[in-house]
Amino acid sequence: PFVTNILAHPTFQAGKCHTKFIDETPELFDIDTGRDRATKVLKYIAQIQVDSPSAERLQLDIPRFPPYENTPPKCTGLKQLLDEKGPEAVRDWVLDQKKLLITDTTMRDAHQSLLSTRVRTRDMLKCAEGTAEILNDCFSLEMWGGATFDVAYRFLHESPWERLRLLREKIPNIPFQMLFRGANAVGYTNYPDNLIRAFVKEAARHGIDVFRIFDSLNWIPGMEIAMDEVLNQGKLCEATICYTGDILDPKRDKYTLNYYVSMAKELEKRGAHLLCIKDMSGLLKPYAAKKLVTTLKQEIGIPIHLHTHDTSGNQVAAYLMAAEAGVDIVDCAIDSMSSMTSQPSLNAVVSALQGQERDTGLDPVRLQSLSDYWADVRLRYSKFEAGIKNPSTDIYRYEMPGGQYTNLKSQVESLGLGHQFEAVKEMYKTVNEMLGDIVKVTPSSKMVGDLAIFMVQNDLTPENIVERGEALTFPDSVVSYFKGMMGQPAWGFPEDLQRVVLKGEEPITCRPGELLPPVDFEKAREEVRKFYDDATDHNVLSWCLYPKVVEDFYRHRQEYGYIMRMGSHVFFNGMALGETNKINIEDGKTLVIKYLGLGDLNEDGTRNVQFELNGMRREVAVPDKS
Ligand code: 3PY
Ligand code: ZN
Repeated sequence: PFVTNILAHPTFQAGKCHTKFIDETPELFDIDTGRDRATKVLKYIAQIQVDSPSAERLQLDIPRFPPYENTPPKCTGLKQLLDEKGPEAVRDWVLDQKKLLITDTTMRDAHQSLLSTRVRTRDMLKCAEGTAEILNDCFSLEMWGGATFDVAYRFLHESPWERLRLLREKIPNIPFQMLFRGANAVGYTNYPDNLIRAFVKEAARHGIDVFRIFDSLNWIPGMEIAMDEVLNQGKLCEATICYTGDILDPKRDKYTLNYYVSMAKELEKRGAHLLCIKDMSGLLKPYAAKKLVTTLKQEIGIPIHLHTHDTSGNQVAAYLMAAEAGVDIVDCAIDSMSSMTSQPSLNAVVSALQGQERDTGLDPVRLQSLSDYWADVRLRYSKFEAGIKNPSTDIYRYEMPGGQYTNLKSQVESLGLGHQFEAVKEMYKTVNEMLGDIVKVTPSSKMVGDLAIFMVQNDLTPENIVERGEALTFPDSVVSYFKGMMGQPAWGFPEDLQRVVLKGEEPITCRPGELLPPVDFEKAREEVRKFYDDATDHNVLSWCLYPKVVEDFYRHRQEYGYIMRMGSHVFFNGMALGETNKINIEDGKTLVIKYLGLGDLNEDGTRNVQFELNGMRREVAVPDKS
């Protein structure tokens, strides 16, 4: 195979070998032969064909790619200011801008909220050069963190670190932004302090420039380690207040204007370069946005970055009001990936401000080409669409984050409670009141959802839960919340319920990170080596956060190979009878695969699946569980 690898290598074939070619081309020693690799890819497709023989196979035209002029892209963006002059220079630059700055969330929150976080790296890379050029003047691209980290491994069988590296190669000019859940990092549970620090450091090293850090209960101690480490790394520390309730409603006396102002002041005091107002559920009504931003602009000196979800349909208006009030940056998604539970439309905000004082400077015509691209790509993800067809002001009653609103429906359906979705939503509201009105965002929002489902399943009400709860085991997330492992809610825990949930266990009142033993990274590396050779720092960190998910990811790769470059319609839906596809498995190596149909069932429970591979007939056998 070694000689074959040399002969087949594109550099060799192009006659461009130099004396160090063999030393510097490690894949030549890859004993996994071309035939093996092709078989793995065929097995992956065959398994989809066998698992869902009657699924609709999408036959789609290639997407309309956004045109661009410069290859490589010009490096004249805000990223260069950050790298050359540091985060304070960026902060001051932002404050000096008259234009409304934009963060594009298409590659993170938009698909997390609309398509169950399923957008693959391949589809991001295909528009990356165009994005680099068309969005050169925006503040940042939110493209990492939140749920994208574990979903990449779990469902897309790809590494989030590779996504970051590949996007950075093609987009050198725009700051990259991630969502960081304070002491929960990119997970759903508190992690030891040294793991939080190591993760921030590695993410910074891999190219994250702006860290949006929040705590799911607005509990500042939960944010402090991550904030401190971002400051150590010389990156932009964007500390967050999560918005809940309604500052315009005098009857809601917990989450008042004063509550938000004092939190913002404290975050500024702790060194934040930027303040984020994170309206994860889209509750910040237009006039509330004006009031909140106007006041914060008077009370703090750092730039204000507003995030929302357009579930109600009111949020372009909220941005315009906030722009009038002096907000510095707003989060939008490209038109065809925007609105409803996603961010407001970038194209709409740009058009609305054209020729006005806060004109964004972005070009609506070029933005349309990005929107066309994402409209075509979105078709590949149709099976992840939540089917929400219209805005819903119901959200003001339920106060549910955008991503959760779409996910809860499938969570409820998967438990066989589909007909009870309305009851679960109503219970979500009831649980919030029962807990004393808390901030609801990952992971606290998941806990409220889990408890709501649990109460519907067990016919519980706020009136009978304390009495009947004695005999019940509550969901893990609920136990963890009442133990204090998600931090401390501003107005404490309902004590009766806490006692019933904890069943004698003592809750904590300090930071969980103070109690959790530090991770021994060398020991973790040894564990990773048991199933994967490449135990480099970022892979070890991923394993520390998600041991089972990461191990499964490597095992999948061993079985099916590197399938990241497979077209998304094939990756998710397999192939139609007679369909031919080109699948690129590495630079310069493309397989031409035609699907010929299902064959016989074998005695060992496998089924043959027939293909043509590069013009030759090939059959592979995969387990048939039907
Ligand atoms: C996340 O934590 O993933 C969120 O998007 C919260 O809004
Ligand atoms: Zn969001």
